[in-house]
Amino acid sequence: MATRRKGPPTKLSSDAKKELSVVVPTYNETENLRPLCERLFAACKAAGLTIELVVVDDESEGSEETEKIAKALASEGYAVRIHCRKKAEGRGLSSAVLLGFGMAKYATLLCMDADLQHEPESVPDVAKPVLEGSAEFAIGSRHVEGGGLGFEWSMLRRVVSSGAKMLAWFLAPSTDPLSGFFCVSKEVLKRGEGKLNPIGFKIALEVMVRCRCKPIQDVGIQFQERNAGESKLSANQYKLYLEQLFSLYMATYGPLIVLLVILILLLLSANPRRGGYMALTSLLPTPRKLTG
Ligand SMILES: Nc1nc2c(ncn2[C@@H]2O[C@H](COP(=O)(O)OP(=O)(O)OP(=O)(O)O)[C@@H](O)[C@H]2O)c(=O)[nH]1
Ligand SMILES: [Mg+2]
Repeated sequence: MATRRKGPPTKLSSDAKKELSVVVPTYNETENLRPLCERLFAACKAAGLTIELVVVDDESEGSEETEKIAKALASEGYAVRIHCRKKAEGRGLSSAVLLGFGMAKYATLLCMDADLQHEPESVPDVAKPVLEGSAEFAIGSRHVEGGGLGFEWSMLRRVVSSGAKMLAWFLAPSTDPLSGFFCVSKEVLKRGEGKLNPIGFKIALEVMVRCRCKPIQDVGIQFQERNAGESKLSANQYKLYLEQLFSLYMATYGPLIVLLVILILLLLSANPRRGGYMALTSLLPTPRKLTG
């Protein structure tokens, strides 16, 4: 069993906001919802936070059961709401998160996974910089002090994760920009209205870039093994990630990228002795010989 966050509850400064909407996307997470809710409310109570849990579930074989569990939790006194989205209304992790943000009643929003890979005990830590106003965006990171992996990840998964992280290098100043554990205020999120493109799994990166969040604060978290159920990460998610990266780079550096390409072409063509002219002309279509 993985180790949990240790230490005393997070202390918030007296002028920090103390209310938080926690949004959790779910897809077949029946076994995880109850433990997530119980641990989340206990941890936030210990930190003096008033929270609500907003679950956005996409239609799956587990949806009926998930709804029953959420309603049972609400009847036990937990501030839990669930929106069960039908396939026709749309689907996907990122759009579910944005839908949940839209349903939230408090001014500060936090997003986390349902599978307990993100420890509910770390929620007050991740929310703290935004609640206290010292950052516009806070993100759970495995790569800063206090952060790490609570289990053995396969070499392939480590390599893919590092590669994916490096590709986002020039977009956001975070050590773990693909993390799904983050906090932002409604006010900052509003800057992205009409611009956020909810494709794929990487909604934190999308928000950081399109809402021009500054400063961004990394908060050490232990990333744990999935508690129960199965991962929904598929090869298609990597393809969507590349599409998302392209769009974000164009939005951030668009004119600069075009200028750079023109500059390189000009440099190549201006220096024919080094083969630049040849290189340039070889890119052009060969003229066809006229016959007849
Ligand atoms: N609403 C909704 N939630 C989703 C969808 N896909 C995944 N999720 C949820 O998003 C969270 C993260 O999904 P995971 O499958 O754990 O993906 P991951 O954590 O990036 O990958 P692993 O490390 O392999 O677990 C979980 O709470 C899922 O239930 C979806 O299409 N719709
Ligand atoms: Mg997961």
